[in-house]
Amino acid sequence: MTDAVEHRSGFACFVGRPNVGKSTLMNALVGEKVAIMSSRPQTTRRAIRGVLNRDDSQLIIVDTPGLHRPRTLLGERLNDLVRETFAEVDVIGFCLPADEKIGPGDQWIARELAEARAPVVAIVTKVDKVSRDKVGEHLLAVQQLGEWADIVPVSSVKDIQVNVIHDVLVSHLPEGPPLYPAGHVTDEPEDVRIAELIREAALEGVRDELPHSLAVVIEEMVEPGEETSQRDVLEIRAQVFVERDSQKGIVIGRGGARLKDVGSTAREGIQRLLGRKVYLDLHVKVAKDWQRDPKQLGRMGF
Ligand SMILES: Nc1nc2c(ncn2[C@@H]2O[C@H](COP(=O)(O)OP(=O)(O)OP(=O)(O)O)[C@@H](O)[C@H]2O)c(=O)[nH]1
Ligand SMILES: [Mg+2]
Repeated sequence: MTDAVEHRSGFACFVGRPNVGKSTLMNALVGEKVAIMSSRPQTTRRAIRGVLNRDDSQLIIVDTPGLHRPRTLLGERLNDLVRETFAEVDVIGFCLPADEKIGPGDQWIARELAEARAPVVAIVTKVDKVSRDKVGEHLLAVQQLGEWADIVPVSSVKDIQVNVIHDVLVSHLPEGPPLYPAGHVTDEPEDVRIAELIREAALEGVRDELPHSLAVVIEEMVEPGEETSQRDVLEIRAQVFVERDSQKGIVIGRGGARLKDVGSTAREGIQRLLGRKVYLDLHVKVAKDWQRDPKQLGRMGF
């Protein structure tokens, strides 16, 4: 009896430069939005776990922040978090987008990964954005970049080969029983998921260094009761932090228009997550240079 494997379980993580589609792939695999996504780099700031349950396996995916040359203390801490994560997993998925040439950032990550204990699967993301020929060329270039256990092209948005990624990652897991109860999709706390949905809404449409300067902290969640006028509506108060006064104005917008849009987009996402009505109260505050300040970073959970 050679292939009588009953059940496999273990951890995979996705690494790659910022904005290559790691979180989108994780959400496509999990089938639920567990990580926020945006067209801005450095969207993910935490190691987020998504759990994929199947009869033959339980695959736990850890989505990590994009690896990049750090410019701030936050940047350094994010890179450390990624390295700690890839030292602990059973298999690593290295994401490289099909629509961008392999560059120094990818080569730097490939060198880091050469030291990893776990097998590395090279994942060519966003194949829907380029022609078949280009995908072929890119696969060859990726092959020459390092030693990979497998190379798999994928499109999370068009659902091309997402199930193949699932199979390939599972094939690298050790045999073992499930590690999380069935039905469990993430171990992110609810308030963190809510804060992330607000940050996701605030990220779209802002430019330059502002995406990096945004942070969201949930102050309070008040159940409907005597003191609230709204029935059955959960009231959520959150602070949106920026680093400078000038950024505050941008986030709020003319006459508060932008903040209002951010609030209604975030509210929709939160209502979908919680399955109930919420009232969202956002306050924009300045926390001077928080990305470089150890004390403030601690307060924001980094
Ligand atoms: N066309 C296309 N776009 C994609 C695909 N996957 C991701 N994207 C887009 O690429 C952008 C970045 O996606 P994310 O999943 O947030 O990227 P990330 O690697 O998690 O980024 P960081 O968390 O900042 O490191 C978003 O605008 C996505 O919609 C894909 O398969 N096809
Ligand atoms: Mg991400």
